[in-house]
Amino acid sequence: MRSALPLIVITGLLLAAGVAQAADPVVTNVRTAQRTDGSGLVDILYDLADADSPTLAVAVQLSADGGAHWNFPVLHMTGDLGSSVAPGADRHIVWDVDAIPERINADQVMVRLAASDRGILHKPHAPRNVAITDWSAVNWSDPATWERYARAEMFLAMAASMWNQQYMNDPVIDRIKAVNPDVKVIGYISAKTAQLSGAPAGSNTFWHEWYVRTRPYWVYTTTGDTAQDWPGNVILNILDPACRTAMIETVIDFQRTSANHFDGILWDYFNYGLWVYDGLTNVSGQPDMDGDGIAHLQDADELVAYRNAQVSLITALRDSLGEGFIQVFNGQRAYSDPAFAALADGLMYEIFPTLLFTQPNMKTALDPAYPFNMYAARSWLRTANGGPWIIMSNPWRTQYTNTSGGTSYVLSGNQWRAVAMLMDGYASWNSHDGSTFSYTYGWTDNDICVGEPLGPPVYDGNFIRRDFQFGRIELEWKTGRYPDPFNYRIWSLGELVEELAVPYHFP
Ligand SMILES: [Ca+2]
Ligand SMILES: [Ca+2]
Repeated sequence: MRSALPLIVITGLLLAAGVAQAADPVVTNVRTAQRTDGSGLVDILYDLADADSPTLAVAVQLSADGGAHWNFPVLHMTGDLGSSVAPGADRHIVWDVDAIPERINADQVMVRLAASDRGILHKPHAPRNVAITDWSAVNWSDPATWERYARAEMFLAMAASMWNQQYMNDPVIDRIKAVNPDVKVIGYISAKTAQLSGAPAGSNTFWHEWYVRTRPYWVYTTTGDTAQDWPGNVILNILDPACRTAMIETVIDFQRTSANHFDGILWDYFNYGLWVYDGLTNVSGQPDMDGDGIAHLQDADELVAYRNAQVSLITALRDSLGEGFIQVFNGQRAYSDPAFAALADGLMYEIFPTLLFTQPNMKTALDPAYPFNMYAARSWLRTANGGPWIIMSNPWRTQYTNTSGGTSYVLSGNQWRAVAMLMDGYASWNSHDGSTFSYTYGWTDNDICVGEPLGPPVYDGNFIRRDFQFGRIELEWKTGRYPDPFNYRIWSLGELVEELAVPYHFP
């Protein structure tokens, strides 16, 4: 067994940005040897130093291809790894290779260690199918936050959060990318509304500027009221080219003048027509974008103009910020309109899989015979910027009575990861804090490595199976409906590493 150069989480680059000085963790002298006493145990020894941190979070990463990919499963390791390892010489991890069902040639495996003094475990995951959706007001001054958000492949952030005055000169995205240069950071932008909360001077810098610049283009209702689609969100008249210009120019100005340069934006959202929340109580009448007295959803030419305006918005942004600027779409139009989806680098499926897909919704989403299934949708998208990205997210909370009689919560991200493993999408976890539309950071309780897929999924009656370099997934349809559509099992090197069969789950 060879020892690769140890990986040390990059904190030095963060210091250059003016953060208070602190000592970085340092891993040195990594040694590995398989015992010759017949036990097959592999000893991994290393020295761990950090002048100002009493404990460190240490994760092991393995490579079976000479260091090209660090995606080999980490199973049956004990000792000095995990969230609380004290610095010192000769830290010791024991790898019980013979406990793994599949035979492993430990001589072919390289090891490296990731140490964090901010409590973040940089465990590997493969395939690379992890996203973060967080539209809350995150504290971007906390270095632990940078490391935490850097673990994903794609991060859907609230643009207004990083484009607020507080972070205008603070390169938060660069700090995240200092930990993981490959993460794509995408900013949330409204495709059709302004927030009333942005009206006062001194409110969020981006939302205030957006409010001021789009104020001439408010939509009114058939009864002359201010049109809103959500409490506090005024609908903007994107049929007016000047409105679209105001929106695009605001994005461009912040992208260029702020220290935070996004890889792209998430348009929230594009439907065939305006959707208005039916819980709105303080707005009378129906939106009327063209002001002809006919309500939006009953006005055929207004609906056509609205759809054309969406395309104009997208192409104008691309003309300004270039082909390389990623555009991800939320909303049902792109889920079911291939020509429109072809304008997108990615799709975000919000409240997955409850929108668009007919019941049984989850089974429909993965049904190759359904014209708008997720494999098909993925094939419509642009690939020039490293995509396509299909992101599945859902903040709703699912609980059930488990086999012990207690209450368990389903980690929907773990469910969506099972889907992502089949159709090469991206699963997004959520904190599931219980608030209905709160898109907040969540993470898996079980990092999984099975490597890259070896072929397409295989459908066999009630089962779908897909094989990977180091494992497989097996999905078995149950109701086919969210929130309990299927059972699944994930195997890594012949070992069952995750199973959900409500009311049973493992681990
Ligand atoms: Ca430290
Ligand atoms: Ca009208």
